[in-house]
Parts: sequence; C-alpha cells; structure tokens
Amino acid sequence: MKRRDFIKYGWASVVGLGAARLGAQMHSESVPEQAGADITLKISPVIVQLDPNRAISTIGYNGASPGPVLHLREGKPVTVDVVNETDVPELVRWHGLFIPPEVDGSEEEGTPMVPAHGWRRYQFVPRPAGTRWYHTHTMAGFDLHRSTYTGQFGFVVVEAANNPGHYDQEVFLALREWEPFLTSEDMDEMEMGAIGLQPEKPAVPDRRQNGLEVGYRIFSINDKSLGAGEPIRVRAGQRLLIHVLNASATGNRSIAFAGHLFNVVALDGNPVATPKPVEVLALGPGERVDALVDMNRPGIWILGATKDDDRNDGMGILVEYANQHGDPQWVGPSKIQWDYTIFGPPAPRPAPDQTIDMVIEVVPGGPGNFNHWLINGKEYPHEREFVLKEGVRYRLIFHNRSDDAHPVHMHRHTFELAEVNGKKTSGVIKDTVVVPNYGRVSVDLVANQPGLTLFHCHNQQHMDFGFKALFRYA
Ligand SMILES: [Cu+2]
Repeated sequence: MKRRDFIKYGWASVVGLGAARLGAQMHSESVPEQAGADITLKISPVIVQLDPNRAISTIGYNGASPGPVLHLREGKPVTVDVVNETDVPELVRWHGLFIPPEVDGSEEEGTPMVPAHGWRRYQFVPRPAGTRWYHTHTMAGFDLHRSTYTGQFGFVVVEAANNPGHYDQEVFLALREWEPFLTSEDMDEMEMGAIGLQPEKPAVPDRRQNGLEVGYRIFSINDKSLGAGEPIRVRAGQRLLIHVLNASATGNRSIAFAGHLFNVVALDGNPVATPKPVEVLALGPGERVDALVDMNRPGIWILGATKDDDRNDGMGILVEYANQHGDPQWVGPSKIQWDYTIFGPPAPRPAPDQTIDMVIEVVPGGPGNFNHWLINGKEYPHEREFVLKEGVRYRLIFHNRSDDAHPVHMHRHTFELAEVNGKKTSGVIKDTVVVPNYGRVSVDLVANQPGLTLFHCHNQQHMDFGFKALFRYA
C-alpha cells in the first residue's frame, strides 16, 4: 500500500468502525421491542462502506456487518429476539456453544426457522466461556447472495466469572471478502499441508476436471478495506488481545502482523495447553484465534493477509503507535507454515472407546459444474450411520482424499486434537479443524451433548453440495 493510496482514501475523514468499538453499534431503533429480550437482532439489508469510494449492499445485523459484538455471561440465561426483515426464512447459528438443537441454529437439527418478515425468540444458557460467533446457517446452493455469502456474522464473547484480563486493549478482527463469483481457478490457498507428508494422497493423481469454485473481488477486515478504516492505535509497551475470526463463506486465510508476533493463547475460544508465539495465523472459515501481542516495535505497521493479492485487495488493517509517522510497513513472514500441534504437548492421547473413520472425497463437476462432496461414499444426511452413545469417547479420523483443505466443524461439541498428518498432540480443544489437502486429522470427542448434532465442512459451497452429516444419540 503506497502513501498516495492513503491520501486517496483519506481514511482520517471516514467515520470508521474501530474494531474495538463494534460493541457500541448495538442498537435497535426500528426493531419492534419484545418484552423480556436481552438482545434484539434485526436481519435486514445493509450498506457496507468498505472505503470512501466503494460500498456494497448485503444483508447484516442491526444495520451493520459485522453485527455487534455480543457479550454474554457464562451460565447466565439469555433471551435473544431475532427479527427477520428479509424475504427469506433465516436462522441465527450460535457457533461454539453447548446449547440444545432447538436453539443451536441448524434446520437439520430441528431449530425452527425465523420466518421471512417474522421474528423468533432464542433462549439459552451460554457456555462455555470463550470467543464464539454467530452467523446465518441457511443453504445458498447456486445463489451467492444468500447465507454466509452475505454479511450475517458477528462475534459472541462468552465471559467467564473471573476474567484474567492481562491486556491493555482488545480488538475484534473478522476476516472477510465480498462480491463472490464462480471461477475454474483453484481457490484453495491454505498452506497447511506443509506439515508432515500427505498420508491420504492417492498413488495415481486425480486428473478429473475440477468444478467451479468461489472467488472474491474485494477483501476487508471487519467492514473496512486496508487503509480505509480507523487504525488500531497503540502505545509502546502495551499488550494487545486480538480476537481473529475467519468469517469467510469459503476461503481459508493466513494473516501476519508485520514486525510483531502473535502469542496464541486460545483456538476457537478454548485456551491452549501451551501458548506459543507465531508469525502467521491460519484460519479456515469458522475458526477463531485469540492472541496476545506485545507492542514493542514503534512504527506504523500492516496486519493483514500474507497473500499479497488479498491484502492489496483490502484484507488488512493499520496498527499505529502513538507519535509515529511515515508510510505503513509490510514485512512478509519468513515462513507461512501453520501447525496446530505445537499448541499442546506431543503426548499421545489415551486410546478411545471407539473409532469413527470419515473418508472425504470429491465428485468433480456435477450439475452446474459444481463439485459434490462425499463422506464415506455418501452425501448428506447419512441417516443412522453416525449414532453416538452418551458418555462414550470417540476418535474421529478425517481422511481427506481431496486436493482442498477442509474446515470441518462439529456442532454443539468440542473435540481435542490427537493427530495431524501423523504428528501427535493433546490439549488443543476446538470445534472446527482444517484437514489439510490429502491430509489426515484425528480428534477425540466425548459424547456428552445428547441431541441431533450436525457435522459439516464450513465451506458453504462444500456444505451445500453434500459435505455434511447428521449425528444422533442412541
Ligand atoms: Cu470443504
């Protein structure tokens, strides 16, 4: 990003939504107030002003996208009224929470839809504590103007009774892209396959023609493209707590903070066993990272996508130390490799009671030239194939026999990583994990949340075309 770009964008004159102040957006002036609601979320068309010269029209929450940062108290019941001012039935999904299927926000599990031009009340007890998020969970199919392709997403922070809070400033950064289109290019940019071998790589390469994938024209962090919003303003000596969410419908992303390290303290909102400083964070859609950053290199820096095209197209934000001047600096990381296993000791996990193998395969180029996705040779719903017994400890083994990295997600539960491409770990608790291309990931799940439970790839296109399965309890 060059100096003239900043003059062109004139970001000082823009009323930016400072990431840390998203919470202040919460308002509901035109929403019919229902008695007794703690939070009212209005789903309606919004304009997102990405920079002074570019705005897009989409669907958001309470007049904005991202929606407000919702602060909930762990264990304290909450009532959320969702008012749907759009023409299509909607759902609000509470990602990362242990709540019943009726309010989880999944039609497959039986959560009722919020009718078009209607409203519905969600009541639940938020737990566990940590960085969660909320988003739509409808199908988009061939329509790239629906579901998670829209601006229906926001952070939820479930606060513990005793928050340690050893930081000076907290920021919420949602990675995002806009204006989706279909392309025959391979859009999977995750460089996570680097660790270990590719244990699921076929002996004979797959030469079938790949179907269309989703690309994007504009990128942002929260609702601003790089250089267009307010910078994160810091002072030397401060410690920043950064919450990162990949709110993309389909894209795996990597980010770096020039001149600084991310000390990763939690993944998907769950504290990791061994916090570690890293140069790069990689997140599949749906994943979150909480990291502490020591502000010890005064200057004006860019925090943004490691991929130059994505960053230059807007996925970044400036970090400005007090009393510093000059051009913002970008310094690419020395290596981009991401490895979940370093955040826990390499001790092997105890043997599970039972093992469930899930083989992921692609059927390239079906109707509309869209790929279809199979788990164990079948598309959704896998009626009665995955039946859990309460209290049993399962090891799920994801065999990814495709050339895409998949962010697989289990609703209403967390799991503990056991192995990534043969590398053992423990103490890394997540609800979404990216299975590298031709990779193998094993996770341990205790069946302790009875009720229908959806499993799916958090890539909207993959989910809509077969890559999901309904788990039930015996
Ligand atoms: Cu996928």
